Amino acid sequence: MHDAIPDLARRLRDTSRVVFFTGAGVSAESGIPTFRDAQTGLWARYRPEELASPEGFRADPRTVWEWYAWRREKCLAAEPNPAHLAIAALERRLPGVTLITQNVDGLHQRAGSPAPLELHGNLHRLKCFRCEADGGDWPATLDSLPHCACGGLLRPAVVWFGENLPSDVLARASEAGLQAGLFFSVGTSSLVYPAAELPFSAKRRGAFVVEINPQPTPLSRHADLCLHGPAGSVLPELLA
Ligand code: BJW
Ligand code: ZN
Repeated sequence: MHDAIPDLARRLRDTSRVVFFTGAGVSAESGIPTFRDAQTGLWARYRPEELASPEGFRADPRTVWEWYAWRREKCLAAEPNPAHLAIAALERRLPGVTLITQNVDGLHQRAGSPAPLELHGNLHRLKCFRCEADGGDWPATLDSLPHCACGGLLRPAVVWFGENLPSDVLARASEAGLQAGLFFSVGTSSLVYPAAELPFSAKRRGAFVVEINPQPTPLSRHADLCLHGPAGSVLPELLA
């Protein structure tokens, strides 16, 4: 066990507002690739501007759809790991926990987290590329790409580069961050804005900020405590 865990577990019990803020690293141990790992990350093999931008979708919607269909299959085949399960257990155990995620994979919900604030949307939902209306469920096949009643193409309901985050979700996440006495940043590279701003704002408002990540990030030197290790090993220690 990490030396700092007993103190942190005590702090967790004694703090009324706690935020868990997660990124792709929390799903890595479920076998879902992260974005920026130099070897296994999605962006090592694919170009973000072609697959995760409105310009990329406009230029080649079929390639974007097929990439998300492949990723969706990987998510459906994956299982929540001990990191997701530990967060869900802490949500049940403690009042005043808010879960904010950048992940689009739905694994927090499958682990039992009732209502994570999904800053970057959800891969399992669709919306209209033109009018943003809800697009219902995924089609059975991609033989022809699905359309909205308005005639626009449907797309996965995720947030691409250059797009605004859903304003209601971002507002609730920012508010939770500002109210937090204890803020955990778990498995995120802290590079993508405005999400990456949350732990910094929380810190400025006096939160105790804990980073859980095997690698250092731009947040590390601002955090009050860095637990270097995989989330699936570190987070369950908090339950003991
Ligand atoms: C483990 C582990 C284990 C491994 N346990 N840990 C300010 C400054 C500079 C740029 C900008 C800025 N403000 C806005 C921008 C532009 C841009 C941006 O931030 N760019 C930067 C990359 C430079 N932001 C945007 O465009 C955002 N929109 C916006 O700002 O709108 C306003 C606007 C409008 C018009 C014009 C301009 C601005 C939107 C960002 C949307 C991000 N979308 C994606 C794709 C989502 C859909 C999909 O999944 O396909 O979201 S990109 C990708 O990055 C995804 C993630 O949610 C996001 C964050 O990545 P994350 O989760 O941190 O993953 P990784 O891979 O980076 O890191 C994994 C970490 O886990 C690593 O640290 C590992 O060490 C660790 N790890 N194993 C614990 N077992
Ligand atoms: Zn539409």
